[in-house]
Amino acid sequence: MNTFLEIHPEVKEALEKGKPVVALESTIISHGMPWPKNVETALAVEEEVRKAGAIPATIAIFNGKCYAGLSAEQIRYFGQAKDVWKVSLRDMPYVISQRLYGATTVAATMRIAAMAGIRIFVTGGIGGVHRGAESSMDISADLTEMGQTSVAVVSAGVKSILDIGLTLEYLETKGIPVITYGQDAFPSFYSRRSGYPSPLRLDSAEAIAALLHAKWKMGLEGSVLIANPVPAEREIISDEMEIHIQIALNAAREKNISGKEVTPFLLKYIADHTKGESLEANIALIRHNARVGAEIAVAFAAG
Ligand code: PSU
Ligand code: MN
Repeated sequence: MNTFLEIHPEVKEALEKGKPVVALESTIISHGMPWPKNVETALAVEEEVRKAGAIPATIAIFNGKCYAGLSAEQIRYFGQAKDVWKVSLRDMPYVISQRLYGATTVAATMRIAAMAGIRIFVTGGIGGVHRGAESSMDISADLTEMGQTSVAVVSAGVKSILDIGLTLEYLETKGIPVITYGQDAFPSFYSRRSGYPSPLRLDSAEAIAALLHAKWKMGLEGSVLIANPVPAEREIISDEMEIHIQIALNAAREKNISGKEVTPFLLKYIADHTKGESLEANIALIRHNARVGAEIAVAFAAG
């Protein structure tokens, strides 16, 4: 394992001492946000984790090796380099054996976090069941990975570029508890609501940590999705987003975008066409997720 995995010394020490550690993904840096906001946000997110008392471990593949914990220089590299792969689970052996550079999706980040021994992972939004999946079969490997790997994922819910109802059904099929933090409605990334109720609700980091301990101590392997609603002052109402999403989906269809390009295409299209507002919401929600995720990691490490 060690030939494929490099754990940052600070992360390693924290893990050995049982201190709280939070994993962070890198696809959002290389493929989810424009430079230089991507680098500023990645560094700010690490700072949020530290302020809440945990050690951040941003995860990526660097010259064919999985890194759990990046230096600021490495984060800057991923924010600007043009030849960075978007690496989901199926791409890992190729990118590693070819000694390439990869920004990891939720699925790949979770797997590397698990290899390193990190149990709590913070992201913006997870991949899911796409609209029209009945015929395209486009279901993110994030969901199958969540079904088998025991790393909790904190996100702002599921972005409505996806079919949120089908995504919730798929999470249920895979036995993945879905908990919304502090409210009954399941959030949809930019919006605090999605039109779907949350399957479960918990109101404190301690209660979420207790659920994680109960699940994993019973041998119930797999993830838990913790949906943390975007802060109210940064929310974009879903009707407004829906218009942009419809236009983005039409553009993807016209350009015959398929496979792993679908999600980055939709994310970029929507970001470009909503300009500042959606980017600011994105930054606010991921920082908020980092704070809540670190609080959960602190409670989890305590007991
Ligand atoms: N959804 C978002 N923001 C993101 C992603 C999804 O709202 O940045 C990224 C994550 O890295 C996620 C990946 O793991 O896209 C899912 O890609 P796919 O649908 O190709 O599995
Ligand atoms: Mn897909």
